[in-house]
Amino acid sequence: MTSPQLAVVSNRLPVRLSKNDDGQWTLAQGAGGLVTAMAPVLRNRGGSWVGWNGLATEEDVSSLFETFSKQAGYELHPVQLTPEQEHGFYAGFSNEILWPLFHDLPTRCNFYKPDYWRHYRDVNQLFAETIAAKLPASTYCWVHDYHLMLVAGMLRKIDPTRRCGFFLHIPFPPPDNFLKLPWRKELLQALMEHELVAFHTLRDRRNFEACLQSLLPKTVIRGRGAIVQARYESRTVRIGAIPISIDYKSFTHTAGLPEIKEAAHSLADAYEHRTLILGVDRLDYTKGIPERLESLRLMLQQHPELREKISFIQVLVPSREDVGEYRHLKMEIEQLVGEINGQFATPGWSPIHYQYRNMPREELVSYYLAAHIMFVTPLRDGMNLVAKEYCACRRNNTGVLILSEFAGAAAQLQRDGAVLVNPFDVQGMANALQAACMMPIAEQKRRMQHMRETIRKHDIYFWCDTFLDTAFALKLADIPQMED
Ligand code: GDG
Repeated sequence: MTSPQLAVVSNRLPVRLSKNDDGQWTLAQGAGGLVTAMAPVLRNRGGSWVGWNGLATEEDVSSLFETFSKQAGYELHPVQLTPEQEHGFYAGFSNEILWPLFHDLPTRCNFYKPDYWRHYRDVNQLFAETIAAKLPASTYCWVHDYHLMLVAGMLRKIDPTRRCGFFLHIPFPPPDNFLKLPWRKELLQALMEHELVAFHTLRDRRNFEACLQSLLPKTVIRGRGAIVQARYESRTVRIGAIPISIDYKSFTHTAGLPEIKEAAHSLADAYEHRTLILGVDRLDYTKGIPERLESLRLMLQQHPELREKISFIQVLVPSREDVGEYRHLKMEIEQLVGEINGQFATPGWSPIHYQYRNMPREELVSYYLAAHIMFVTPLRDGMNLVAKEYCACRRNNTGVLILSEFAGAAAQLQRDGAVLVNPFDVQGMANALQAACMMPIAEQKRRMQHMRETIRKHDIYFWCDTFLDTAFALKLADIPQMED
């Protein structure tokens, strides 16, 4: 079957709008997991991207989007939100309810603002109307993530011939958590309006199936392997586990550039050739940063021989700073960093080097290259691209990845690769860290080679092709296998 035109539909467009010193609006490519994943795909095959412009303003900035579209090689279709919509839909329903619930943290959910659900519905409707007005009916809409779970159903109410697929970038919770959601049935029914619903892992897909069986018990699920088929009322929906990945070649290439290697050497010099342990995370309570710091403290207490031999660099990328909970988390992290440094510092050495900032991609790669150990310990994470990026950059196959068993990436990287840890087990993480510091080079190479091969084979293009092949294949048997 020939592929129709493709539209990516996501909460944010892959651009960041800001005002320069002269008060003029400027547009730049945005950061974050989804942009990292999708921008190269659309650039290569052409298409369009529908999303919020990131700005609650009435000002007309359409010419900037047109210019960007021409340069980017795909069309941008901005959706405009009012400040109330932005608050209720984005900060409210998406990030105070869906985000914690889907990350297995239901006690953090704010279910007490009825307006949130109304705004969530209104904004999803706005997206559906934008798609109906701007894109031809033959366009296949690839909807991304938890912000937009109602769009397909609303779009198909406007035009029942529309075809949509959905990918969830965060975990899908087990029934015990999902059933707490007051709007659980509407959301599940809306997801079944897609032709394909895909998750990062089999665990997420099985959670989804268990919720279907509990809330829509007439659903019949058939098939085996990564993709199965669910029959609900008159619809047949494919349900898949299709793990997202990175642009492996691009990261390996950047890591091989002389200026990046030089920057990595300078970092090693600056840290006096100690064993470098690296953490890179968006500021978020799901990333398990306080627990990680506590495990470092424990390791330094229990292994005094490692003091002055290691440096732990924690890069914290600013995120959702306007939310009180996130500001509080930042203070908690900074207090812990101060305490641990105060506890162990000696003249000329302190264990933690903390940086709160955005890093240009090249600089990030030089940190990946300099780090002997990558410490990735989210309490729950859809995938975690940082773990994969680190491996892609380790061209000489040295380095140890310590990875939370609750990151989606663990499903692919656990076999003879990453050192898996339970991020709630501070002692277990301290043990893993100490073992990683001592790991012989031969073992590092064996594990790293294995992980790099998995990521090389299953890169971002493989993910995209698998999703689209699954969306357009006539039979389940035509879908490529994901297992290595
Ligand atoms: C969501 C899910 C899922 C980070 N700091 C800087 C920077 N980054 C880039 C990394 C990486 C991306 O941002 C972060 O991706 P993650 O996967 O770690 O996490 P989320 O942003 O939470 O993404 C997640 C993902 O969607 C994709 O499906 O894996 O589970 O939560 O690419 O490199 N990039 C630059 N400077 C930084 O300071 N340039």
